[in-house]
Amino acid sequence: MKKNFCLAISAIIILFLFLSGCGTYGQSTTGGGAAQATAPLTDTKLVTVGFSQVGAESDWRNINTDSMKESLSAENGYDLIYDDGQQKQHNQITAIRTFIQKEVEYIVLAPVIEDGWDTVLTEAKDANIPVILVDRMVNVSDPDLFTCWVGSDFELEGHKVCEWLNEFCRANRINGNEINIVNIKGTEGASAELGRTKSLKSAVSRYGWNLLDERSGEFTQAKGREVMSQFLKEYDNINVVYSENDNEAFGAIEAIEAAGKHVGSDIKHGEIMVLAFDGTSDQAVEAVRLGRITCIGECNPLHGPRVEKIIRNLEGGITPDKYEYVDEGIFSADQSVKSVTIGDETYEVRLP
Ligand code: GYE
Repeated sequence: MKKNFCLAISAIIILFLFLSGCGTYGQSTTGGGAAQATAPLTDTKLVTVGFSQVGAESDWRNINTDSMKESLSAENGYDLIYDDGQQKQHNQITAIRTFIQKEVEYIVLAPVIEDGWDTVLTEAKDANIPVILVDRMVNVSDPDLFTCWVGSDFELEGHKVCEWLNEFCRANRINGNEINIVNIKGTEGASAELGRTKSLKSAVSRYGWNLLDERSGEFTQAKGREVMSQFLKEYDNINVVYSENDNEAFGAIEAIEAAGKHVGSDIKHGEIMVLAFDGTSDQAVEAVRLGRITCIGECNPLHGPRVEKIIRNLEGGITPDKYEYVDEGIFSADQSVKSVTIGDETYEVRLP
């Protein structure tokens, strides 16, 4: 009895000492989302990760940020330093330099554009900090400047949407040369913009569509609206809008309706068809279901668990794949195209 009592007292003392010793590990230096108090009892130490995010330009981005913060939480064993780059590369470069100074164990970078990363990634490499890229890619001279990348095949997304439009034209007896399309591009030089634009360009020459104009909407709703209202002033024959994300599409729809026109797939009778990418937010799901956006190339933002797994593997000495592409589909409520085939792969067109 006396022995059990002594054991219990010792256990309480050990537990107390352990908790007070671990307390410092949980103190995050920035607002990384969830409060990071005491390290879980099973962990000796949280893994410090600096995450440089592009910004908060779109619904996709906000869902992506939440996913990252949820996965790299204190409960999961991480001390996350989150930095919002506000769509500016120089902010992201500053954030990476701060992470290096803080001696984080991992840097996660969602790069706003592809070019211009060699110098700062060399600094991270010299500091022996692995860099995990998420979402967009970097264009660097030495692939060893980053450990691995996880994200989407943006060119494939573009091919799916363009192929869908081509099949739609066939099914509805519309000639390629009757398609008068404008492209509201994403942030110029971003992988998502480069890939989706490249696919459109090749489809335009393959199918004989008229690409009337293209301008960047910077992946935002406000800019999408501005660009579209300008296009409507300059061209009176637009019947298809290729919008490189959902938010630009929402802005384009506002501009189309403000100009007294209608969105929809009946382009033979004057409707303007809106095509987009992402399909993640409730608003986008509803827009597809109502036919206000006719077709969306899916882009998956839930990279948090993928990045967390990569870090866990690296911690365990397992080398991740250099490139990890996520699976994505295509959404439409229109019944005329059932599936699209790109190379050997067939994608069923479905509701989001
Ligand atoms: O499509 C867009 C966001 O890089 C995949 O960036 C991402 C894109 C996404 O702003 O909505």
